[in-house]
Order: sequence, then C-alpha cells, then structure tokens
Amino acid sequence: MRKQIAAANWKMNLTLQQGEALLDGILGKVSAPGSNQQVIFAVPFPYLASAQQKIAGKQQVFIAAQNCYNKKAGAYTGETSVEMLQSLGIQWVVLGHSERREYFGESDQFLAEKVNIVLETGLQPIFCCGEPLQIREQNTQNDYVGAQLKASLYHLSAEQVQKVVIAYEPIWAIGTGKTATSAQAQEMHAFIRAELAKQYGAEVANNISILYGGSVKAANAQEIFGQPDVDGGLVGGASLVVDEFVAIIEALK
Ligand code: G2H
Repeated sequence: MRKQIAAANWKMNLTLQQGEALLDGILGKVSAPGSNQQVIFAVPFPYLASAQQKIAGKQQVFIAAQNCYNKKAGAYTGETSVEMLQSLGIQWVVLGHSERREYFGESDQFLAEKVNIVLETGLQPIFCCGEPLQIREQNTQNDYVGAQLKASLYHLSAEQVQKVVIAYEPIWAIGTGKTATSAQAQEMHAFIRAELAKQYGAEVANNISILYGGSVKAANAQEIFGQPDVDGGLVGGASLVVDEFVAIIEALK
C-alpha cells in the first residue's frame, strides 16, 4: 500500500540555528506518524548532517536533499553526489523541482540521469512535475505533465518506478498563495496514476505515492489530502512554521 507523505521543502531559507529550532519545534509537537505515513524534511545541503542526527531513532521520519548531481564522483566543483548523501544516512532526494528546471535549466534528460543515479545508489527520488500558467490556460496540462513523466521516468523498470514518489506542483500555484482546488489536484493526480497504470499496470500505479505541492497550508491540507489520488504534499512556505507544518502532518490520511 502506498504511503501518505508530508514533505517539507525548506528551499534556500533559514540559518542553521533557525533550522534546528524549527526541526526541534516540529518533532517536539507532532504525534508519531502512523505506519502508513512518512514525514520528510528536505533541508539545505549544509544542514543535512545535523538534521539527520536530530531524527535519529524516529520512526517514519526522514531527511532529504533538495538536489544532487548526475555523476558518481569526480572533478565537478561545487556539486554533491548521491554517494555523499548516502554516507550521511540520507535516503531521499528531491529532483526536478520547477525552480531547478527554470533557474538552473535542468532538462528532462538531465533529470532522468539523476533519477537513475539516485535509484542505483539505493536512495529514493521525490520527482517533481507540473505545468506553467500558460499551459493551464490552454488546457494542455495533461499532455505537458505526461511528457515530463515519460521523458524522465518511463525508462525505469516496474520495480524501480515503485521507489519513486511523484510530486505534482502546478507552477502557477507555487509560493503564490494560489492553490489548485482539491478537484484540480485530484483530476491531475488521477491522470498521472492512469498514465502510470498504462505504462506499468494498475498494481504498480497504486503503489506510487503522488504528492501535491503549491501553497499547501494548514487551512487547505485536509481537503487536498482527502482526495483519493492525493497521497500528501510537498510543502514550501508553510513548512517553515512549526504549527503550520504540524497541522499539515496531522492532516495526512
Ligand atoms: C512548491 C512548494 C514546495 P510552496 O514549490 O515545493 O512551495 O508551498 O511555498 O508553494
């Protein structure tokens, strides 16, 4: 059965001290996630080691990197390999966030290579997809997201693809305060699951968690997460506030 997941994406925010206080605040308040739930904190690279220590021994709580490089090791100044992440005990990596695609020119092919190296090393990707506003206005979002999935994931085997968590993040809803309605989220999530089922069969598709991202907050989490094909959220702004993120975790099914 697929997991219900609340994933925090801190992006490029907080000092180490602020991040530690946030993590302590959330972990001190939240009740232990159920066996079918997971909580993941995608923190900036310099905080991975200390965050990983803070969650030691906590069941169903994980730390993620927000990115990695597509090569194993070598002369790539400033980059971070998956093996380095693994050596810290990190098990998850966010890949293909729209901010990486837009500001750093990450292509579908580059992301396919990152997905491969993450899985080959034994970590799991949270693979982000989602359409910009003009695509939504033309009502071609299914084609757009379908193409993103095909280009970066469909070379995987059925066994591999079940280790991927997909995060659907409509770009027009990211950090804008504009959330997709729960019906819009469900519609796209159902489409993604149907596409996965076409490619890999219904059983595999049903095992894959699909998170919604884009201005999720305490006030809308329960309604969005309550949709049958929404398996939790990837949360930016609201994950930086203790009470907001605790309420979001508690809104998981
Ligand atoms: C989408 C989301 C987290 P926010 O980028 O990945 O951010 O919740 O601030 O819209």
